[in-house]
Amino acid sequence: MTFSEELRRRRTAAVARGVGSVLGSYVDHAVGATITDVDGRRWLDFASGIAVTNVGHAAPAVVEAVRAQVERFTHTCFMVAPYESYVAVCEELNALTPGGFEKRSLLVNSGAEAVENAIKIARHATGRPAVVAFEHAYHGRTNLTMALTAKNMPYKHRFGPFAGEVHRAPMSYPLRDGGLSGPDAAARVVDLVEKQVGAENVAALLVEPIQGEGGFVVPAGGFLPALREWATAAGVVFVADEIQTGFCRTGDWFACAHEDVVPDLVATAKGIAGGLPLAGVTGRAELMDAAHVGGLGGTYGGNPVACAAALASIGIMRERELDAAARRIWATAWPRLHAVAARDPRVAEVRGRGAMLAVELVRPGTLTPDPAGAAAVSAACHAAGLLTLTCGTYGNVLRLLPPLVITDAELARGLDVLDAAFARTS
Ligand code: PLZ
Repeated sequence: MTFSEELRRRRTAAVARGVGSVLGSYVDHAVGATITDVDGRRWLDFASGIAVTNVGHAAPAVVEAVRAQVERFTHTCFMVAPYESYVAVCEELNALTPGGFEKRSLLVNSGAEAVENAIKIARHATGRPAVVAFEHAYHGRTNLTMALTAKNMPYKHRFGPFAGEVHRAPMSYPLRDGGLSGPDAAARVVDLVEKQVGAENVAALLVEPIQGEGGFVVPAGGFLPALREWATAAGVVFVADEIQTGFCRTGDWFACAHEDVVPDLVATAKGIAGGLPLAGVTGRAELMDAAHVGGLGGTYGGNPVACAAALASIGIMRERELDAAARRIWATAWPRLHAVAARDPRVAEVRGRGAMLAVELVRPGTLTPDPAGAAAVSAACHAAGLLTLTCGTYGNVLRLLPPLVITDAELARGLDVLDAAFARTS
């Protein structure tokens, strides 16, 4: 029996069944873009721990910053005895997120917690109750963020009742909405909100600029700017969930920048700290400062080890220009994925930006989702040493999230494996 097989047995007896894993093997160590399991098998990592290790596994500067911080102190609680690195991460977030206005930030532990806090802040600042979220949205697994998340299985099923005052609006999804223009898709949202909710009741409009778990859905051009414009006019707080798209992933520091959309609040997590748990809410000072002293916080929010990792990760992104690296990954992968699409009738669309790329699979000649096809391609990749993920409301989207430090040779090898996996399963 391999060590991984033994661990699978121990896991079944010890770990709650509700937590799933993509890979059946257990990790021993990971460096750069490569994961090695306890039996010595290796995978090229096109998942990055779901868009987290943008700077690569065990980036030396992150390892060193974490080591040094652990030796100084690991926890005092910022609400009890504050420290510089928390302030420094907030300064970085205020400088890096879109918008030249005065900003403030808050640090928490997870993406879901960041979204929860963004909504708390928007409600407090506006005195309004309602939140508008989108079809295919994913925002987390806590009670409020389950309510904000669109998909029932596996995220919500039998986990309710859910938080109230969440209203679902149609997303711009060019492949599946008949190619509605961005402004027309936004008009559809505005009409629904004004008729069914009332703009004056809406605290926040919450949107992933490119949807993550929902299928790497890139809205039509003009959708986000039109919603931004409406939110401004209606006094609605525009909240961008940049948790999966942030920190150079899409070829810019934040995905909103592609259309020069400036959110009022931005939720960040994942890529911010190179694998340590950290998340943030950043935005207009007058909104962020609305809540009373003591109204925001948490025991571990902005933990000093996570903050040290974040400062090191941001330093790497800046020095190595990982936004440009993500655009280079796109330039290499895009024609390769289109070559697969030209050959394989299951491919309905290749989409994404930077190093956030996806292939949506359907039954040939239709728009009927083909989740079995996506699962088969992904499994073939795993068997050949490439770690890929699927996503999408229908589970029919293969997604690529390589570390942004991946080498040209590694990227080429991964794309070869992917190409062969499509060929083998068609
Ligand atoms: N918002 C846009 O992508 C996390 C979750 C995977 P947490 N996505 C991966 C799973 O099945 O749990 C995510 C996201 C967007 C919010 C979140 C939530 O971030 O750090 O997982 O809470």
